[in-house]
Amino acid sequence: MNFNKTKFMQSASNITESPDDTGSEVAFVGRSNSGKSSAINVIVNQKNLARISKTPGRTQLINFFEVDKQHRLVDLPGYGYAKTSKKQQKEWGFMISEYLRYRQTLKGVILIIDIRRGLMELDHAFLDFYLPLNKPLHVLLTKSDKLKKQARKKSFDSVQSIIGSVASVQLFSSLKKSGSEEAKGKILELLES
Ligand SMILES: Nc1nc2c(ncn2[C@@H]2O[C@H](COP(=O)(O)OP(=O)(O)O)[C@@H](O)[C@H]2O)c(=O)[nH]1
Ligand SMILES: [Mg+2]
Repeated sequence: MNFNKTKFMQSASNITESPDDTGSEVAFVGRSNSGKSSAINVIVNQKNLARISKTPGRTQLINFFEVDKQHRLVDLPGYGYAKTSKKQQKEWGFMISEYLRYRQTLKGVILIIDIRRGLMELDHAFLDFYLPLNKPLHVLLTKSDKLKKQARKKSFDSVQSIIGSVASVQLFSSLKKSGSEEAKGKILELLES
């Protein structure tokens, strides 16, 4: 599988608008501004596939990217953007929970966490919903270039101690493009599972 060939397929505002539920998918989720789009761009080795918006919270649709006919990457809308209304938050919750719950082709989730923040309340809310579905979880602690070695290790150990028993965790930096091979290996493993 060649991630470099990944192409944008379509957006969807609900599960019925999504592509046929065949083949396999890995979805990316995380707080708005955590670095989700940047991480996807590094993984597919393309500058602008998952548009990096300077205005956080703009991506309110599920975006489907095709690696090849049978394999897709899915960019879920970010959560926790301060200016999101209660109504929008509810819609977000509904859209995402429907997708996570009913999408047959979903093989696992990549959770993006800003290493400087660690697991926050809404990340825990996501985990409370996702973990009972018993699907694999892989965590990218991104923006790892923003911390010095010791602080980086401290944050990694802390996240690892909280969810290490139910998820795999790794360091990632979109700026330095570090952690990309490890992430791709994990995504490949999930897509082929
Ligand atoms: N230093 C650094 N900045 C990053 C990294 N990843 C993302 N950013 C910056 O963080 C901001 C939000 O990134 P974006 O990918 O749009 O986040 P999203 O809202 O989760 O999709 C942008 O200004 C990015 O340039 C990283 O690994 N290192
Ligand atoms: Mg984004």
